[in-house]
Order: sequence, then structure tokens, then C-alpha cells
Amino acid sequence: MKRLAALLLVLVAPLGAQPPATEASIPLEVAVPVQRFPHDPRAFTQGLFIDRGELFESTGQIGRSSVRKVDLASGKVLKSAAIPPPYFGEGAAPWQGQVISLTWQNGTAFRWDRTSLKRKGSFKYSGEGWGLTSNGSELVLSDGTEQLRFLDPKSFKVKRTLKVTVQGRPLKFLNELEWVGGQVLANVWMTQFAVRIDPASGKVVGVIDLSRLRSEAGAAGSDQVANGIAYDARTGKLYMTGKEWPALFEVRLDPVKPGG
Ligand SMILES: [Ca+2]
Repeated sequence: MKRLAALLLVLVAPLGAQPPATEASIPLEVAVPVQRFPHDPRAFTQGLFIDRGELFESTGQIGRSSVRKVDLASGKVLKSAAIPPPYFGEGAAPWQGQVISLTWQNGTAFRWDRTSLKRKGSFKYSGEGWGLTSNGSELVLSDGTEQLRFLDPKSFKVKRTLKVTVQGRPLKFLNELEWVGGQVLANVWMTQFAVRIDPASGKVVGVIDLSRLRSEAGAAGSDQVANGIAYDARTGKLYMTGKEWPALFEVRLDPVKPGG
């Protein structure tokens, strides 16, 4: 239990918040590598997903931003579309034969054809864009705050917003997202943790320790944080990577017993 309290403290520490209550009932899991794949160490990963068995990634940094289709086994970039300056690429998600990608502070999202990666259009939105995922009928967007926006994929209009909390405290810096089995998994920026979010209540219902992945990837730089979660609903396999990591992992999530 001490360990979980410490982890939650790390999660909320960037907020300057008080330590959370120690009576934590939030289950903790650790992400364990099952298989290691090569990953482009120049990819500043902002979005990761699998659509119809194909791996897609979006990357950030001005002048290095892209949307790409990647061969999982070799890490080879099969097709890539540049997101040109001044745009800073952020998260991406599939939507009906398209890829929709965000930009950080440019207030612009792009639509791409999933096969050709040709740009098909754009949307405007307010605030920042960080992570994006799809639940089949809506897009879910994170923007660096504790808020998630549920969007109409056709119009990009906000249908509802959700405040994410850990034991009643807002959890900011929600980054890359993935819809997995009725929950939203989210990397938490500048931490070695991801969280499971109940999309109805906004409550964090699980914490996932990613530190072993980062250390096995050999990612040591302060910006080289875990970011990138992809779930293949057809195989039930979960994949994770990070910014400029030379590795992408298929992972298993092992429960950590309280006090363990
Ligand atoms: Ca994702």
C-alpha cells in the first residue's frame, strides 16, 4: 500500500498537490515486455494505434512531425506524410478509412487517407491538442489538462467533456490515449505511468507502472518519456513505446499486490 501511495504521489506531484489519501483502492499494474520490436529513435511519438491490423504512428517536433504507417515487426516506416512547419504534430486516431491527427498549439486537426496518407481536410478546435483515440463512435481528445473531450468525428464538435480525477484530485497532463475494453488508457506526461480512466465518471480506476519499459528501451533523456499505447482489438495485444525510444514493446500488464 505504501508503494501505491508513493506512485500516486508521483502522479499528482507535478500539480503541487498534497499527497493523496493513503487508503488507496486503485489497483496497480506493471507493464512487462513480452516482445521487443525496433522503433525509429527519431520518432517523437505522439500517437500510436493499430487499425485493421496495421500500425500507425504520429510524431511531433516542428519540422519532424509526421503521420506514418509502420511495419510492426521491423519498425520500418512503410509510408509517411510530413506535417509541415509551423505545425507540431500530436496524437492521432483512426476514423472510417481515415487517420485524424492533432497539432499541439496550432488549433488544427488534419484528416488523412489511411492508405495513401494524402491530406484530405482539416478541422479547427480550441485549446491545445495532445492525445487522440476513438471508441468507434466518438473521438476522445486530451489537451494537457485534466479534461478529456468527446468529439463528433465528422464535425469535430465537442459532445461532452470529462474531468479526470485520482481520488478526487484532478489529474493533469493526460497525453497519449487508447480506448481499451471500455476504458481510456492514458500516458501521463513526464511520468512513468499510465492510468485507466472510467469514461463515465472520469475516475482513475487503475495505475500502470511503465518504468521497466523505459529502462529496457534504454531511453534516458528527460524528454524521452513513455508515450504511445496501441491496442489490437483483433488479437487482444497491447503495444507501448515512448518518445525517441529505439524500441516498441508488446506488453503484458501484471497486477501488483498491495504492499508488493
Ligand atoms: Ca493510442
